[in-house]
Amino acid sequence: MALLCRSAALLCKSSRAAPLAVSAAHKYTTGGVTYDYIVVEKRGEKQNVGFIQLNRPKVLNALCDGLMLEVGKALDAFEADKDIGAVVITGSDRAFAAGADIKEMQNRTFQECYGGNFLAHWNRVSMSKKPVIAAVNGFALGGGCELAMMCDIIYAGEKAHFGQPEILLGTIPGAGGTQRLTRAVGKSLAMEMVLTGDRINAQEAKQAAYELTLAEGNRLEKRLFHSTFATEDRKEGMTAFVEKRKADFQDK
Ligand code: CO8
Repeated sequence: MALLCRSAALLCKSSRAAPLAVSAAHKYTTGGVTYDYIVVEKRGEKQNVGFIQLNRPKVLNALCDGLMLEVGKALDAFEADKDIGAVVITGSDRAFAAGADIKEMQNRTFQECYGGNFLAHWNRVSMSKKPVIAAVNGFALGGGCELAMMCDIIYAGEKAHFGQPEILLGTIPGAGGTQRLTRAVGKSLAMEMVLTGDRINAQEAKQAAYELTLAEGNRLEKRLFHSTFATEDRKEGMTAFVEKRKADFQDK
């Protein structure tokens, strides 16, 4: 597994260094399936990495329904292929994906979305039985950020920007943004991002990911609590309470 992930990571690097020259008008046929919105290939020395490149450059890889259906189809094929050990999903240098396709959503009604369970199939990526790596550069916004977070590992390039700007469109994240972002960067930063639409860069995302989880925080708190028993002020505070007098703290 580690080796597969390493070779997938190398692929991410090489695809950043030399992005594929892909044309929006071109159709890609792999394993008998033709794709309009993505490029699908087997890559790596051993051809054991499934490679999916989002390919709607004119609209910054906006995630239309057809594109997400194709990603699902490609994942189905890679899952069924015993030679494939891991899958990489990437975009271009300018955009991983600038979100769900706003033009496609603009005129949808409540009845259509609610009754038809709009975009329910987006979850497919998070259900993959093989590890999926997002190689992100440029914009990863809204559904693009959510798509990256559905992957098991995110490799972010220096130009990567993550954000959940749905609030600026009068809506909210709908593909796990409020839930996965909270786990990825912590509640405080996630709330700030979701409530303001502000973006963070790769460095800030990495930094936030290093922040403590609740369990780690609780463990650290307990050890700090124990450490107060090494101070004179802790002894004085408790003694003063027992003796019904005001504590005389000395900052020691
Ligand atoms: N949808 C459709 N088209 C888009 C999108 C998008 N999300 N983003 C960019 N485009 C198009 C633009 O309309 C433009 O097209 P055209 O040339 O025809 O006008 C082209 O891409 C280039 O974009 P810009 O000219 O705007 O490029 P800039 O470099 O000036 O700006 C930005 C880049 C900042 C990324 C800007 O395009 C932007 O703000 N885009 C929208 C980002 C956004 O709001 N994303 C969230 C969308 S909502 C969402 O993702 C909800 C997900 C819910 C999933 C639910 C599953 C159940």
